[in-house]
Amino acid sequence: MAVQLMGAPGSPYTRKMLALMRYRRIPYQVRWQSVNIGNLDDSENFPKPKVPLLPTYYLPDETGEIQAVTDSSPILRRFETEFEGRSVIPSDPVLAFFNWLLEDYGDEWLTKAMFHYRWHYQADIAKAGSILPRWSHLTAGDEDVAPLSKYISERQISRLSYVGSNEVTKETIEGSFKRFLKMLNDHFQSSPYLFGNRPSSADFAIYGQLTQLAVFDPTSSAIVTQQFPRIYAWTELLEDLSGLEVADDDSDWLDASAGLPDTLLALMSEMASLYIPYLKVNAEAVMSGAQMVDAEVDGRPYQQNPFTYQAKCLQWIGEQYVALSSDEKTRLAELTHGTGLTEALT
Ligand SMILES: N[C@@H](CCC(=O)N[C@@H](CS)C(=O)NCC(=O)O)C(=O)O
Repeated sequence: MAVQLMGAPGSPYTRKMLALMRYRRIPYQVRWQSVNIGNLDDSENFPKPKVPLLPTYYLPDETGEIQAVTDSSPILRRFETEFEGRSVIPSDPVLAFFNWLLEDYGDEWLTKAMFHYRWHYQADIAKAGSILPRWSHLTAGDEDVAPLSKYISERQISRLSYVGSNEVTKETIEGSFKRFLKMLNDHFQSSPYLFGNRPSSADFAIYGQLTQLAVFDPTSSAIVTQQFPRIYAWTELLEDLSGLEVADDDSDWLDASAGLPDTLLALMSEMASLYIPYLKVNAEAVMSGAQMVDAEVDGRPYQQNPFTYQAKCLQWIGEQYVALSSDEKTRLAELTHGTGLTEALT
């Protein structure tokens, strides 16, 4: 039976999962979200998730009863055990850890750039305001769409504070986005995916955000298209890798026995100097019950509302690291020597 889900073209996590399922050749049926104001899910026939997020999957629990579930990363890992072949988790546990980190970065940090560009700049607000409601109300007349555009734009702009886009953080978010594009662009000059000749879950996470940043939103898409056309091209290719043949053994994964490519090391430095420190200051604010994260990130002042979910992200990264054997931790430290990653993790 096909996997059932609900999503939207403008949702980076929906796009992440659709591309993942196409690559993995998992049959699916996606229902595009059709919203009533203030209610994410219009459907009477489907169970409701605890937290309404896109994509919402409808999957059987242990008793076989269909439950609405969200959160792409654990769902993607559930599919690893339920569907055979074409795994997106590198078989080398150390690479699998790097993959976890980069997937998390895509989902949790790159999405700040996505949300920021979309709801900060006039041209982007105008495009999103015009198209987003039409995705869920295709046949509605222009006069009916206008109040929806206003409602969606106002709601999303008011949420900028949750992702941490504001005048204080603008430089950090935009600067780190451009730096990341440069690093990814460098990497793709020697390898089509992050970890060799087959895509990993981190590729799909980053792809999901880039479906918006590189393709949909005009301000960020101009940056990508003009300065990093390779990344634009990559994004369109990732959408459908159903025809990519990968070896049954592990030979298409990057072989890290001779070390990591410099371009991957650069990405690990970025995790060590930007992403993990950000997760730490956020987690400290969550734990101390502070009203605001008010700290330094990437050498600049950083302020946002504390984000409980991302405190858990840090905890999960820590658990993944602790779960590595001591040999693997040693190998990780040797492979990433000079990037600051081990120091950031311990
Ligand atoms: N961690 C979740 C995040 C999903 C998420 O944040 N989805 C957004 C849209 S892309 C959403 O549904 N936001 C709620 C809303 O728009 O009301 C995942 O990986 O799936």
